Amino acid sequence: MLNLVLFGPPGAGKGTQSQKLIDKYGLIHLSTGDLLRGEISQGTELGLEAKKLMDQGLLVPDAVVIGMIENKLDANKDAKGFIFDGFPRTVAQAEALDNLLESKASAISGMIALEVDDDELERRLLLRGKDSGRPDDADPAIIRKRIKEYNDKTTPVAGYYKNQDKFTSINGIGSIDEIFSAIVAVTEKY
Ligand code: B4P
Repeated sequence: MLNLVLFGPPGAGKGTQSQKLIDKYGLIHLSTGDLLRGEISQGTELGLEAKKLMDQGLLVPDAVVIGMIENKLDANKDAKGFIFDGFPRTVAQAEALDNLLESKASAISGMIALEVDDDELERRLLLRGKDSGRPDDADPAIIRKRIKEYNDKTTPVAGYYKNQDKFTSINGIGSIDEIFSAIVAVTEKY
């Protein structure tokens, strides 16, 4: 089974590259951001609680996203593998993911991290915010808050996978196809 974690700060290109990986390898896409936005658009209680945090650029509690991922893994028992996009975002989420996969006799194959500087992240997210309708992409102060959350809570997740020898970093600046080629070169090793 091929299980990839696509890692990087908000706006690094995780969602964009996930879509291309799904097309090439036939994997199931698990984006916690998309799952949360789905809950919001359905107006569920979980979605309403998540929206308050997401609109401020804050992370949603670990238990909420871990529960969503567990449900999706259970619903896709015959999958060839998964792309985890925007998850895990904390070390507690990474540990929970290892436990969930172990209980299914599987494991993470590797993490691929997209490196992009803060100015470029802000530029990309503001550009997307012009027509995405995402409140968290519209305001530079919220974008900076998301980047701070990433630096404070999410960067330690890279160390978690480095300790397992499963970490590779890639330059996330360049054309979408150039970056995809670099990701494929790493993925082929798994
Ligand atoms: P996400 O939906 O994961 O949002 P994101 O980090 O902005 O990444 P996304 O995948 O959407 O953007 P991409 O980089 O592809 O999370 C949103 C919120 O949900 C979080 O802030 C948090 O509140 C909550 N959340 C989600 N998961 C959570 C978890 N596990 N735990 C707790 N809370 C969680 O692309 C950005 C833009 O760049 C696009 O417009 C794209 O077209 C453009 N782009 C991509 N590649 C490019 C390139 N090479 N050159 C130029 N532009 C490029």
